[in-house]
Amino acid sequence: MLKEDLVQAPNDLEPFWMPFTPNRHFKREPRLISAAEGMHYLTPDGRRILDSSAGLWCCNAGHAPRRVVEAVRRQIGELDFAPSFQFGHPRAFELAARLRDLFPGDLDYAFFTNSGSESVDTALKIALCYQRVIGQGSRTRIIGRERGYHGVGFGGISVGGIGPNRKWYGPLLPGVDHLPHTRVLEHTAFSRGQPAWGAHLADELERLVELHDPSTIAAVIVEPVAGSIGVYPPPLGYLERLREITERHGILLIFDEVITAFGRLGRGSAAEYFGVRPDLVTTAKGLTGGTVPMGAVMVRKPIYDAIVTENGGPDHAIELFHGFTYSAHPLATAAALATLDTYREEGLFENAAALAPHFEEAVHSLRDCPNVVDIRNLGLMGAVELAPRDGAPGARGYAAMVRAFFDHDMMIRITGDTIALSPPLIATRADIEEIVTRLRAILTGLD
Ligand code: PXG
Repeated sequence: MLKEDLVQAPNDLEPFWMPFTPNRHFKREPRLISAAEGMHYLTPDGRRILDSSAGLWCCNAGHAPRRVVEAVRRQIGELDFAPSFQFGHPRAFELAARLRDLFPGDLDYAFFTNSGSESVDTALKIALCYQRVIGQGSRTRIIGRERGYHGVGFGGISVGGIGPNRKWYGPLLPGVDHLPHTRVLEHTAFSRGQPAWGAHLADELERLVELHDPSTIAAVIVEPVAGSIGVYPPPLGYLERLREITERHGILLIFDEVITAFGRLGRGSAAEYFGVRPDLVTTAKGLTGGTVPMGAVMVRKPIYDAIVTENGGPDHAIELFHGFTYSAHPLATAAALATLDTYREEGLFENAAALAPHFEEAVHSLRDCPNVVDIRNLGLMGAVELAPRDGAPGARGYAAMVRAFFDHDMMIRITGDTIALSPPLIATRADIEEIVTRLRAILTGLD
């Protein structure tokens, strides 16, 4: 049962400066949400909204999963806050050990943050610190990728490749370069899963290595599946080639798995799914299923050993000058442990893996809808790209989102004119059918 005691709609929307939102239009025509359960949101006026996007790609266990709600309730009464600087609480260590077991290979150490953006900046700093402690201090350059999204910190927007996220904010981090993006629709449009074309785009890294010299490059950071920009699975062989080139040149490889970790591809991580082993993995979102803000950076043992074990100094010496007040916050650790229990006990990664072929069929069945120029998918990530309206890029996608919410009781995510789908991993085949049926109606009625 969804909650009856709905929060009343506020009558002054003005003071909240909303993130990544056209504030003026929203405040004229607000899309308010006041409760959630399972696959649905509830509006203050009692409409049930089907969630096709797991909130912002994060509610992988669905909304208000019972174990998580109970664990957080218990935790707040037991231990509200404990510092992680110089002290520690047991659940933080328990969670780190659980994550060590979930991530492949020797990604054995977890550094806790509060968001994906913080995870990204943390990973970049660990990469730079590592190169320096192993005597490679000239390696300060970081390579990202065009169209990549790595959050909104200065590190993240510097290595990120989305123009509007960067252009307002000055010179950003120095010493950053970018690989070319993998969006080449004439070769890849309507690919199912990983496109067969495009592995050679990873060879552009060799060009950057030649240009800058390997002795200046600390790390490469990519999303294994580009998410936020509109779901671009890596071309077959692309990630393997990035790994081979980085390894050969002593460059660390960072996978930004803020979206892909915790079941989105039917596995614990994209590293596991693709069988490619990065040196660092950034996570957030699905770690707590979006219930309490939390992120974690998973770090390979040799990196931890170099910085902590081998470079440690006397007993009172801090090894890494980095951390957040809320690193490993007790509420977040309780939420994460209960979320991981939920994934395991309800078999949600397995459900996502089993559902993925049906999801692929379902999203590709939209190919004949008006204005559709590409459809992409992997795991439970999908995108339906629409042609832009003449002279008004983004307007058609925005209209689709508004229409979905008001006329079809469905939440969809958009990026420009691309509709991104990432249903909670609790979805059934019937839920996927329903999402696609509604999307077809939305697209059919859209000018
Ligand atoms: N890296 C990746 C790969 C992300 O997708 C971040 C870092 C930053 O995470 P935080 O927690 O700081 O927001 C993200 C976040 C969307 C959308 O609709 C995507 C994100 C966030 C909000 C909306 O595409 N990705």
